[in-house]
Amino acid sequence: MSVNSKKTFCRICEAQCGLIVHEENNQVIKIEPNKDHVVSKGYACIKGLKMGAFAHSPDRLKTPLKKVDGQFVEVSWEQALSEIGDKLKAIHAKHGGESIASYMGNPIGFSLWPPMVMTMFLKAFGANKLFTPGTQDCASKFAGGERLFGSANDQVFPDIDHTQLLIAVGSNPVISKMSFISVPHPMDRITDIEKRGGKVYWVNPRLTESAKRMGEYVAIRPDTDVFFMLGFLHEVIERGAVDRKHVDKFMNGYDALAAVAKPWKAERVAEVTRVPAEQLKQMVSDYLAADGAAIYSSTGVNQSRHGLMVYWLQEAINAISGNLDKRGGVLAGNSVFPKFDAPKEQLTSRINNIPYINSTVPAGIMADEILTPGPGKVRAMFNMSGNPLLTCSGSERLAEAFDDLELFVCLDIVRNETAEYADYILPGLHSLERADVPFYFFTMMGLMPTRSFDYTDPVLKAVGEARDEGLILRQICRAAGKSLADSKPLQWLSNISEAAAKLPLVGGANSMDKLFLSMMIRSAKLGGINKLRKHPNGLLLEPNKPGDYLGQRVNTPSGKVELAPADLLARAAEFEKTFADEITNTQSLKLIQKRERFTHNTWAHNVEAFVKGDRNTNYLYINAADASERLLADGEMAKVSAGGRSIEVPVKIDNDMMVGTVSVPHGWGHQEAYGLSVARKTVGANVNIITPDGPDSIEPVSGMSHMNGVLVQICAA
Ligand SMILES: Nc1nc2c(c(=O)[nH]1)N[C@H]1C(S)=C(S)[C@@H](COP(=O)(O)OP(=O)(O)OC[C@H]3O[C@@H](n4cnc5c(=O)[nH]c(N)nc54)[C@H](O)[C@@H]3O)O[C@H]1N2
Ligand SMILES: Nc1nc2c(c(=O)[nH]1)N[C@H]1C(S)=C(S)[C@@H](COP(=O)(O)OP(=O)(O)OC[C@H]3O[C@@H](n4cnc5c(=O)[nH]c(N)nc54)[C@H](O)[C@@H]3O)O[C@H]1N2
Ligand code: SF4
Ligand SMILES: [Mo]
Repeated sequence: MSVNSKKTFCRICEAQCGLIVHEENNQVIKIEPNKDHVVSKGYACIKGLKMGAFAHSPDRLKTPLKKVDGQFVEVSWEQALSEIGDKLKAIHAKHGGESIASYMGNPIGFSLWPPMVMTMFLKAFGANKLFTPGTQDCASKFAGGERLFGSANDQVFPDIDHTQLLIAVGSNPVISKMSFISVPHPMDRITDIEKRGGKVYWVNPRLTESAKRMGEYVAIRPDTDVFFMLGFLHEVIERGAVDRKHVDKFMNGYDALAAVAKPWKAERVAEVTRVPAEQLKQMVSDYLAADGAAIYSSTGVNQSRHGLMVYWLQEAINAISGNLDKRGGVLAGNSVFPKFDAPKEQLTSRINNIPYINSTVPAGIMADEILTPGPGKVRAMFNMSGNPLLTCSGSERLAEAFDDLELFVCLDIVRNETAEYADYILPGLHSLERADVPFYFFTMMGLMPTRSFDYTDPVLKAVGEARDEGLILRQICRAAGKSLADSKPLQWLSNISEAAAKLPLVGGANSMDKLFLSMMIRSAKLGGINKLRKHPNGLLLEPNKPGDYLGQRVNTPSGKVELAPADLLARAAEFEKTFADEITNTQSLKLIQKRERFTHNTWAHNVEAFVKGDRNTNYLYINAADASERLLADGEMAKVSAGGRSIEVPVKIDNDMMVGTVSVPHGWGHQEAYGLSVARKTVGANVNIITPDGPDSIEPVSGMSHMNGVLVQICAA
């Protein structure tokens, strides 16, 4: 066998870097960054380059597993599918579609086809309950997009290559790359802002790896960004920097917005944000002086109690200062695929009538949806590429909930912690085994400063009996006697394509994915798969055009940007109370999240190289002053408690943490992961045992879980 070198792109994070995979005999020999890729130009991080370790993990599932008397045993696909189909059919007949739910995790969200099948699968049963990590990372932006710009998929991003001023709030590109803007190697492009005479501010409770590298650091008390934005907005308005003619032409609600900002002088908000008034005013001066400026916030803010409110104020500032739709300001994404209309019907959960967000149920009420008796109680759950037991807040109640299910099926590449609660675990594909196009933030939302498109064939053959998740869901649907998306023609197409795929000429195990990808590519007027195969380094698309959004593509019924959405105005009435609460808790410790170079949510901890030495646990990161007040020394075990629950982790003294702020990275606590040979030997603790869950814990309207700025108590363990 000779070595084959295949070009593909990484589907671990939003950067989607171009890679070259050298493979022999279906084994990855080496992965290199593709220096000819039109966007990533030779950049890739350690996780993308080590992807072979995930694909070839000895823990990969190779056959379906069924739990029998508390033990998992291998079963055939025929048996697994027919038993799951029968069970599902019975649950559906007895309890209806509302008793069937799914959690669709992060990794497979970077592929286009299986998530689409998941929606068709749920629709087959008249089921609406889809949970995703969206309410752990970005639903505040979806809710904001709906209100300001007319749709969750209408989002803006900084014009990073032309901006003269970037204010990055709650973002750490050195480690995480970025979100809602696809930029491989973002720090090169951010450093260029300074090189062309511009400026960068990092607003963060932690002196991050990014802030250490360049720009000016602005320390902010966690979960007070909403007051920072109010102070900023107040200053912009007070300085008369708003062009009313421009605003009135393209926006509604300016006066109501200005009234919200009125009480929030820089000196006042500083009492809770701890950003000195002078520093805030200087930022406003720099922002207003720049020819093209952008305020951008990300997951650190989204996960606080006020993510949606921050988003609102921030985009209102960008809009009224003339930076929306301007070169160097923030640009509105232009999708690659034709935009589809989001369903107009606003669904609500049976739990407190909590609204769905972007067609998903907030994950913070997943345990409630499963445990609360009555019509609509979830009885069957399909977890595809997710590890909610570790990644959603309130892990202990979730464990109880998963135990309560009548049918729990996990589709994963390994047997993770959540899968321990499953009745069946079905082996899915690693992304290198899947044909793909870029994921929906590119294709449906156009969140790309450099507009481009890629197609990849599978680079590896599926291991063992692993199957494409789309195919698995289609087969379960058939086994339960239902039609995909409740459409007989679609199910017929699915059956035909499955049968045809077995013919030697057609080849491959699943031709419907190709058919579908091909249709999508054609809808974007990019030819077909064969045409894209001629562009293995990616295809550059027509660049973004500042000035093509306002008055032209705004999706609200008025055609204008809505600066004062009614439900956000109503919530703004609570700012005084929130401010008073903040004043009372200024002495308390607040917990924030932290991502690290060698981690990726839960699943990178099963790679030996990533958890070597002292990387085999998470830590409590705490400032020396806060530690000594609690008589904690480096390396000692600390007890971290919130809401009556606690975890124990070793202390790491870290003066990059702002006083009053501590961090415990998530994704740990693998001790009972019997299917993960490496992760199981790690010793960290699951921080989501102590993050709050349930209907009162999530942000109203956006449904975001509260994972940042959680008040905690800390003592020696
Ligand atoms: N406290 C706290 N909690 C958090 C966060 C935080 O900052 N703080 N961050 C949140 C964020 S941003 C996110 S996105 C979520 C992530 O939450 P999840 O999506 O629930 O968790 P992941 O660890 O990403 O793992 C998902 C699983 O997908 C599997 N997998 C990988 N590739 C494939 C594939 O191609 N097919 C299939 N079938 N399975 C695959 C992996 O083996 C792994 O078991 O966690 C959230 N939780
Ligand atoms: N290495 C690595 N990279 C990843 C991931 C990973 O697990 N590991 N996960 C990926 C995923 S799923 C996502 S969603 C993205 C997220 O990536 P980003 O959206 O870039 O967000 P984070 O890296 O989570 O950065 C959050 C920052 O916010 C800060 N922060 C915390 N609380 C607050 C607050 O209240 N106010 C302010 N202003 N800042 C705050 C934190 O200190 C941190 O520096 O990263 C992706 N990239
Ligand atoms: S930055 Fe993201 S997309 Fe690029 S190689 Fe790393 S994990 Fe993959
Ligand atoms: Mo995420």
